[in-house]
Amino acid sequence: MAEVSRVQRAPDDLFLKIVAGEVPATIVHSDDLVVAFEDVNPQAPVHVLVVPRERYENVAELAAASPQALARLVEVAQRIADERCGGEYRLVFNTGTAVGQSVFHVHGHVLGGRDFTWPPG
Ligand code: IU
Repeated sequence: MAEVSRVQRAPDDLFLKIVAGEVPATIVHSDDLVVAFEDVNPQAPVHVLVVPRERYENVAELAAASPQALARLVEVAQRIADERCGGEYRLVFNTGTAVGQSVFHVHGHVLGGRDFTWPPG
């Protein structure tokens, strides 16, 4: 099924390959815990993904295993938003295919630079 083949599950973890530099991406931040890069299919003028270097499937797993990495991820998201869209942004963690998660290496979507609607679609 197309939906299943779209989903990136371990060991086919594309974001680990981006973190390792094996797959090209426009990296905007890199440190000992997280890496941030431009989303290839941006949904807003600002659309950056912030990912931990280690693979965890979702944000709850990351919080349980490495609260330091989650805190850093949020700090980096805020910094990117401060620099690019006046500190007003949406930080999204899709968790599960039903709500649109397609890559099972936790990533925060930093979205900004336009008006958003609520509730989300
Ligand atoms: P999602 O929350 O798992 O659906 O988000 C995955 C995001 O990863 C989505 O916005 C894609 O555009 C993005 N992405 C990417 O930036 N580079 C890639 O090679 C792939 C997906 I595959």
